[in-house]
Amino acid sequence: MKFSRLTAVALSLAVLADASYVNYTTVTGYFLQDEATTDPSTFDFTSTNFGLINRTYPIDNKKTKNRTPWERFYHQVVELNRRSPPNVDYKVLFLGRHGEGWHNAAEEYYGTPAWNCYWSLLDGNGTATWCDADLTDSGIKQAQIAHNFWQNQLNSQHIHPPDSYFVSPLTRTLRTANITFSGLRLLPGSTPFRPLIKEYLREGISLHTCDQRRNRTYIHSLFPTWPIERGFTETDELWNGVTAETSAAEDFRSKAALDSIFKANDTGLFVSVTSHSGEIGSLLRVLKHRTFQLSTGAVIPVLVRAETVPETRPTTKGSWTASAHCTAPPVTSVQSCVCPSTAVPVTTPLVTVSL
Ligand SMILES: *[C@@H]1O[C@H](CO)[C@@H](O)[C@H](O)[C@H]1NC(C)=O
Ligand SMILES: *[C@@H]1O[C@H](CO)[C@@H](O)[C@H](O)[C@H]1NC(C)=O
Ligand SMILES: *[C@@H]1O[C@H](CO)[C@@H](O)[C@H](O)[C@H]1NC(C)=O
Ligand SMILES: *[C@@H]1O[C@H](CO)[C@@H](O)[C@H](O)[C@H]1NC(C)=O
Ligand SMILES: *[C@@H]1O[C@H](CO)[C@@H](O)[C@H](O)[C@H]1NC(C)=O
Ligand SMILES: CC(=O)N[C@H]1CO[C@H](CO)[C@@H](O)[C@@H]1O
Repeated sequence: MKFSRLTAVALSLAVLADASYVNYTTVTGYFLQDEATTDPSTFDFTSTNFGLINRTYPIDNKKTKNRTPWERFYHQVVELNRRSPPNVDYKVLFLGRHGEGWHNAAEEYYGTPAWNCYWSLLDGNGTATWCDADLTDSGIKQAQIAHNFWQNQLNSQHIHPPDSYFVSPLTRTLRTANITFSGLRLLPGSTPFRPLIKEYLREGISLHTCDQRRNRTYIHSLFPTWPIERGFTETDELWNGVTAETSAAEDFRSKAALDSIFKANDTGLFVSVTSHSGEIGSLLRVLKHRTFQLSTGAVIPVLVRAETVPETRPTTKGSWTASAHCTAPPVTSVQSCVCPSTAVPVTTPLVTVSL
């Protein structure tokens, strides 16, 4: 059963790849985050209108002079689409990272080397649980800041609210999206917040238990009114606690996620995606955006040009790899991790958690 379904998926992917290929590029000149002079480590999206550059556009005229920068920018994106050939689409993606989760707190507490070589493979430490981590109190506050900021932009800048919403299936992103977008006061006619839960927007899959997702039944019970994409499996069939996705493998499925968003007819011009640090990094690579590391709870807008070209592209999915880990708490981890005995590649997960 399983084999034939997977074969069918592989075949349809191959057919799509033969027919067309979507080439994504980031259109620069609109957002501060695209400028080489903007330092991601100190950038604050809440004090800069999401980073929108307050500039003029060729289509500006006397009538639009008094409109806000976001109103004029929206008009510009409409114009870009109106003037582009049928195989070219422009959308603005708002890529939001979840607020701080318990796994983020634990990485800080243990230090990154020890976290990566041992603690991340456990489901928690008795006080904190980080397997499919939930938000910490500061993570909840960060999501509330994003909520208040969206409301403020809607009220004072008349920003066009998202026409569609997508979210990763991990608990921390589901909760972040809920806090950020529930209860926003939108103009009549705006798309109500009902995000589509998509497997391929999840975090890069490593051996860390925080990359494992819960079952579909649980996710549905948490947010019963939110749609879950077709084909979403009951249990997590990707995480195994032994092998990790390489960047190439992650970029492959990030592109598949973008392709499905761009190929759908009803996603609109402004698209909200709530995801993770590593996965947003991968989406930005596929979009040919410069590297831009987001802090927990941060949001980055990207003006994307998607050109569908009738070409065959290699469909190498990229490999997954195993790596060496301690099987007991490390002795030290100041510079790097030192295991109490020789580190060996993990061949079975250190803990088995039934999510
Ligand atoms: C994608 O588009 C960019 C910008 O138009 C172009 O420079 C690049 O060669 C294209 N890449 C592919 C693979 O088509
Ligand atoms: C944008 O620039 C215009 C023209 O310089 C100015 O009048 C307006 O106040 C600016 N808006 C914001 C939000 O900074
Ligand atoms: C578990 O980790 C948390 C950080 O997430 C830390 O605050 C707590 O003290 C740790 N508990 C133990 C028993 O080490
Ligand atoms: C999108 O709309 C076009 C034209 O109306 C239609 O041919 C196509 O099947 C639609 N695609 C999806 C994914 O709904
Ligand atoms: C789904 O997950 C929930 C909570 O994590 C668990 O209690 C339940 O047994 C799981 N159901 C199945 C069918 O595995
Ligand atoms: C569907 C759902 O559970 N929505 C919740 C999202 O968060 C708000 C508070 O911000 C709750 O009131 C909703 O019930």
